[in-house]
Amino acid sequence: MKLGIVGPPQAGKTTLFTVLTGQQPGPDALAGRTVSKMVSVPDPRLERLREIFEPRSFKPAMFQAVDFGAAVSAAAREGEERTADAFLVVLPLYAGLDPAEALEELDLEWTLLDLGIVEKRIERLEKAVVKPTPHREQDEKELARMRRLAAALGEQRPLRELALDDEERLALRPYGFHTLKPRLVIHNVDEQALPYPDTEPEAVVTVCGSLEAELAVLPPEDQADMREGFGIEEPARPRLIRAAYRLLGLISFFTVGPDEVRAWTIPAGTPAPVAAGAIHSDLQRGFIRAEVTAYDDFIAAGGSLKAAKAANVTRLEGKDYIVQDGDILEIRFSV
Ligand SMILES: Nc1nc2c(ncn2[C@@H]2O[C@H](COP(=O)(O)OP(=O)(O)OP(=O)(O)O)[C@@H](O)[C@H]2O)c(=O)[nH]1
Ligand SMILES: [Mg+2]
Repeated sequence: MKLGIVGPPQAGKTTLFTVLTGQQPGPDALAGRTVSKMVSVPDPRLERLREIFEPRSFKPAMFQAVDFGAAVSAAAREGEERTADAFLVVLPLYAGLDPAEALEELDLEWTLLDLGIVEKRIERLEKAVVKPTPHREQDEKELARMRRLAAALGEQRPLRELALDDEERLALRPYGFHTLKPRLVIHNVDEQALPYPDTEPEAVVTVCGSLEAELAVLPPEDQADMREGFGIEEPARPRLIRAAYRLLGLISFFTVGPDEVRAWTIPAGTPAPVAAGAIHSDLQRGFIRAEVTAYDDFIAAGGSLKAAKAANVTRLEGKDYIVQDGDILEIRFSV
């Protein structure tokens, strides 16, 4: 998963990147170049499994955070932005910015960007469909779809508002349309705005960027003290990542053992064989059954797979089973 940090100039994007990575900006970031880093997904359940199994290898789920450089050309930046799975849109509320207005402006900019791509594609397809090529029928279908997108974008409607089926989404994926990407809005606020609100609108996370960045680079024990002083209950990173997972409809399952304890990220609604395929394609191809223990049941049974089996909380599930968040999986397969 690749999360791209976007927003107006001087919104606190690089500051948010520090919040996510826990590292001060390096020379590249300071020079306004694009920087990206793999960030682990904090999950207390996985930490507990690590304590229990004391594995040789421990692998939390990871995502890539990207801070697009201010000094990079607009075209290069847009190209890079297209490769993101979702955007974190940083809005500097501390600078008095109206979030609704800023989002509208961003949508306008992005609909124009996407429209440019769609129009170019339409031009090509219009030339292609008059020729008797073997892919003519397919081109005609795509042309109709692209015209539908152009109509929406021409009315300044972002593509995320269109009803698209899975097949269409898949076909549109390579274009990396800005207005089709899910976005999590970050309200970057001043210290005066603390404590954080108890409830937030859907897909909004409030963060005091400068303070959270200061906290994020401290050793964990100092972080806790300082957070308490400011009335910040939880670090911003897990809050942000949880919100991003929710926005993207992602869940985690675990594999455990003395060799490795590991978290895997999959879309909610994934059937067991496809989830097994995230581990290795052989496991999907040769999938027989999944041995499933829900994390909570595992802990309640005493924190061992043997105990979970004895307590009858380990289930044997077939290929139609939909993997749930927190499932501990062991895949039976044969290839
Ligand atoms: N008061 C206040 N200032 C902030 C906050 N977050 C960032 N800033 C300040 O805003 C300025 C810009 O922060 P950056 O994180 O570099 O912003 P940016 O969006 O990366 O800027 P560009 O990459 O140049 O577009 C810095 O001087 C930060 O100290 C905040 O939460 N509150
Ligand atoms: Mg920056």
